[in-house]
Amino acid sequence: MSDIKYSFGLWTIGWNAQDPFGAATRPALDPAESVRKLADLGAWGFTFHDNDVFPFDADDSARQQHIDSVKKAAEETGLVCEMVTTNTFTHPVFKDGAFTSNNRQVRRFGLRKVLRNVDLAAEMGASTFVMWGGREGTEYDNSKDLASAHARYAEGIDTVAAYIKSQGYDLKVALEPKPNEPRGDIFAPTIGHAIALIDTLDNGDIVGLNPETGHEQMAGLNYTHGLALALYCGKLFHIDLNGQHGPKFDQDLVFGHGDLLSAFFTADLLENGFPNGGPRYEGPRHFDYKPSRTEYLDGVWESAKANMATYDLLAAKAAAYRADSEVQAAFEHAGIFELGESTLAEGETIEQFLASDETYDVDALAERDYGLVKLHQLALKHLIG
Ligand code: GLT
Ligand code: MN
Ligand code: MN
Ligand code: MN
Repeated sequence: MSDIKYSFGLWTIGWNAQDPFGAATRPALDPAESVRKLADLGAWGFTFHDNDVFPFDADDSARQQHIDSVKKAAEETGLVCEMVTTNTFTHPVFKDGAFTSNNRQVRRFGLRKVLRNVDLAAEMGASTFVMWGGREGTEYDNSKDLASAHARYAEGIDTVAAYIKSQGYDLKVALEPKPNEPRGDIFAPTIGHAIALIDTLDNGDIVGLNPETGHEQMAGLNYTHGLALALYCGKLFHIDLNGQHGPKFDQDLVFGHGDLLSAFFTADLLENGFPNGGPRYEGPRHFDYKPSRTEYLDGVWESAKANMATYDLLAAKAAAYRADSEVQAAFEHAGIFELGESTLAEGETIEQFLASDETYDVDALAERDYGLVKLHQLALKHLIG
């Protein structure tokens, strides 16, 4: 296997395959054992929700025992706890949201739960704190004052970020967008919406994104484009890689097991960056997938391996694609490097630009052949050839 830093959520392999239509098809896994197993498989890191490790109603001593058992496994194996997140979606108290519930007591309870888990994230040495607001949303447009809901969401996120700063923790918050499921409509449904909300925060400098492949694709959006925007805005703090076949329920397939071409270009961006340089994603390649319900325990670990193996394959193919001189010539022909040049010349004022007698042969310009199909075929050749 490559030396790429792979990481897994404990809730991924730990999912016992209970879904809205059927009972669990697998036993629950002991989180500490999962840490050991992931280390055996060659993963670099792991992540978890508070309640992946200890029950919602655990008392302080039980809570600490569960945490210590995971910590011990991490210390023994060297697996890095790189991210921690909070479950504000399972318990019925959160049925109308945690930060955006109409009920203020619920919001105060939710905020307390999240802040306590920020302390845990710091204790575990995590560098990212993910917030997926799965219950922050509505089924009916008249069920909330939608402006107040966004204000309360922003308030909650800002309070978490302010707390991190006040404690001096070396932690960044990463919001995870999702368009729907479990709510009919979830707030901050896409990467773009989340960036706009972050822009309103007082402490937005330490708040960014944890975009998930399938979540953007559920909305019919292009994941790689979303990553590019987040990178451009300096907001790509973490990633959830998985697979999805277009707009339907959240499939959480193995990375590459959904839209393979899209996965190729995701790996290409993550591993090789933009053709003209610019910001790069330096964090772990984190998988948030679900081993299919048809699988038993062997299948759980096979699917974990499949994520890393697929990513390795795509990374190798993307490297060969970029190194191919024919591809570089096609980039040149397509104008990909030319797009890196600013449209106005350096120092050129709008007045100078408007006053210039530059003429454009629009018919000739319209006849330009960009060679994009040929370029894409070259990508396909590298992917499946
Ligand atoms: C939940 C969700 C995932 C999020 C997790 C983080 S929880 O499983 O479906 O996409 O990443 O809270
Ligand atoms: Mn998902
Ligand atoms: Mn999910
Ligand atoms: Mn996710």
